[in-house]
Amino acid sequence: MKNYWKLWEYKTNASGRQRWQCKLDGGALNAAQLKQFSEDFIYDKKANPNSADAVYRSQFQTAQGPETETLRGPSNAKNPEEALQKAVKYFAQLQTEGGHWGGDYGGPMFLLPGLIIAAYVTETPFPATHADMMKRYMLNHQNEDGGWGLHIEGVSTMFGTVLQYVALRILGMDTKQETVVKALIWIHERGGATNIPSWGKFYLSVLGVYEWSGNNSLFPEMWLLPKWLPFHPSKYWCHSRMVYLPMAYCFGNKIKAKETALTAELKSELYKVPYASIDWAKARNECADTDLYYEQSGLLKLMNRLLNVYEKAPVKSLRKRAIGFCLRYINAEDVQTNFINIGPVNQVINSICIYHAYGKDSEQFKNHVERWNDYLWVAEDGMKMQGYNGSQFWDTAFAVQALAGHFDNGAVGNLEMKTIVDKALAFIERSQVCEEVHDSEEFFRHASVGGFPFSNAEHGWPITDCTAEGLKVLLQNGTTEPARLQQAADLILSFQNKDGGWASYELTRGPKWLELLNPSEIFGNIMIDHSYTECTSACVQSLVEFQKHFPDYKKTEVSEAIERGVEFILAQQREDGSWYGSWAVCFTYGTWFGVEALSKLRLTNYSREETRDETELRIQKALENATAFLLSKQNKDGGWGESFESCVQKKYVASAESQVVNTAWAVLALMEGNELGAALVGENTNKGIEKGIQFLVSKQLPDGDFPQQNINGVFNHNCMISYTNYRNIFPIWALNKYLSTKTL
Ligand code: LAN
Repeated sequence: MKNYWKLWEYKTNASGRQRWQCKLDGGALNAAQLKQFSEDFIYDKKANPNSADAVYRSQFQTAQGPETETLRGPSNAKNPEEALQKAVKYFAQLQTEGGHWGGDYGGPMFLLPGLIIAAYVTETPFPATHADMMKRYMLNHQNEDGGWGLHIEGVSTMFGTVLQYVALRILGMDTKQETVVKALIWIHERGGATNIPSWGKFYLSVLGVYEWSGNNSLFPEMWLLPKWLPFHPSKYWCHSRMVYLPMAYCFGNKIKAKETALTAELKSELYKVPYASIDWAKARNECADTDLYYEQSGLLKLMNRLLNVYEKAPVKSLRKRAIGFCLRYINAEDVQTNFINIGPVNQVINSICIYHAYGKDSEQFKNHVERWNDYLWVAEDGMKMQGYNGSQFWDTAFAVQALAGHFDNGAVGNLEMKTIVDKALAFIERSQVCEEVHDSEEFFRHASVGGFPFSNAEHGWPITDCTAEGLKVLLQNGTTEPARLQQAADLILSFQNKDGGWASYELTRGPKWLELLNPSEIFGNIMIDHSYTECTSACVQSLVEFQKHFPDYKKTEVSEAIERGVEFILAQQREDGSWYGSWAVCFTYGTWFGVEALSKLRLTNYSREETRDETELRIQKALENATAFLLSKQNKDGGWGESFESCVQKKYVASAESQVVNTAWAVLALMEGNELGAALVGENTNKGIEKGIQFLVSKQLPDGDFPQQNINGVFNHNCMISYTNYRNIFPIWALNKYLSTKTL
């Protein structure tokens, strides 16, 4: 642990709110100390761009004093039993008082610059210590070619590079510094900043260094269209809906920062030709090859052309009404989420809108600024902006399942294992949404009561699979009031799509062809909420479990929901026996979910008598194929390893080295598949499992931790996101399951 890490203090509370406070704010260090403070966060990304959350973890490990040394133990575990003991003891130390596990949820590189731009536009600078750590983070993640990627492992893109460049300039770096020079060369060699994708054009416009006429229309009037139209924005995936909403407000008001010396300089630095001579109409559709993931469709181009014509003389009264609606909607989202907002992108853009509408001294704006901190995280690579206000609930729900059963009576430090699990369960219970949000109907919200969020209750947007994981955990532990479990089950039922699957936050509301209107260039599948294997699997598993506890509750409805869900999962399986994972890397994750749902199914619950045999056979076959797929991808060292390119390219791409997390998912899936029936318990499967477990044991560090390897999470196929606790949770889960099946 470096000395100055201690200046950052992780703060949390019972609701799981997380913030980092610098003990220095208000105090002072001399110049030499300040330099050291900053240098203690120099991080070499060459070996691995994924930091290991060492700052957070060091606070928890030291908090336990001398105890820690004995827990760490001097050497590696000799067998799976020992490995599991060590792994659990290590991980249990990282739990917060409130019962959740905190962890670094960084990864995307476009979030922090967005916040820095918003702080500049709203004239709300960060304290010097924050600014210094943010700068450090961006410098740490610069690629060797001078650019930055869409995420920490990605190759350089125009989006990443221009945004970090601008953010570093805002934070005070000048154009003579080597880093800045290299970045600017990168940008100029690829045609200059007009080639930035549309979201980048938006941020630059708000900053006042790119013309609003260089954007395709963000058409606020779309909110006034009749609601029954298939392309009414209420039918978009909630994340797109909530991002394009404040974007439309900014566009309608042509918001931009005050002109300053810096913005004038940026205008002359970022482009290859003088600013005044840029062809803005042409620039609207320019996008660097490095960035292009989803090309504009013919339909989108046509729509843009029409809307850009309208934009020459928008109807004033309509525009006013549309902007008014956007603002009311933003206010409602602020109240519904306690100003956290659904995600990091709309939080920041809403801040700009609220500043524009109500001013810097307004309560609303201050509330927004307060929440900026909830998205920031300090690790050994500096201060980053996270993809959410944390993954508290999600990690904790998985952690409880990983720890299940095996450890009821063990002790960790001064705590009994039972106390640790009980604290986690209490956090999970506290996270359930108990009230509907205000104005839910006017602002297109699905019901919330009974649901569970990804981060915490204050955030409050329920998610299908988070609700399912919450329900599973509370059912297994058996102390929650039945009414609350039934509410969760009801909500899950209400989330099921016509195709039998479950999407992420809501029902699929629009037709598939709406994806043709995806204007982002950098993300896939953002327009509507699609049914996903993982979400469907979690929901099916939870309903199966629910039905065991409440066999008579909405019996037919629950059975049919399970049945349709299973059909959806079967239909998603690929020829080679795998499932694509949409929310983590990648086929090992998807396949684990596919297999879990199919094998959790107790056939007595499932399927009408007359089709039971046939369905049973199909499930059996699907599990066999999945097993064969997984075994075919096992590496010589016993592990599995996938690169994030699997998600991007939608085909299995192996990583250079086996990964503990992929290995744990694969082993879990193999064990799960094995449980179903003798037909599957082949020699090879058992050997595969043994070797996978040995791999996990061999990779464990002496203190019980596992190495932080590649990035694990993903969204919209193309952007990766870190789940730091996965390196502990999933090996624990796999070892635990392995040992408990062995002792049966
Ligand atoms: C998340 C995080 C959680 C994740 C799971 C619950 C793991 C998943 O099973 C369902 C999808 C969900 C809820 C999910 C969706 C996309 C999110 C919200 C994120 C990956 C966190 C950040 C990301 C969000 C879209 C980032 C902002 C970018 C935009 C394109 C708006």
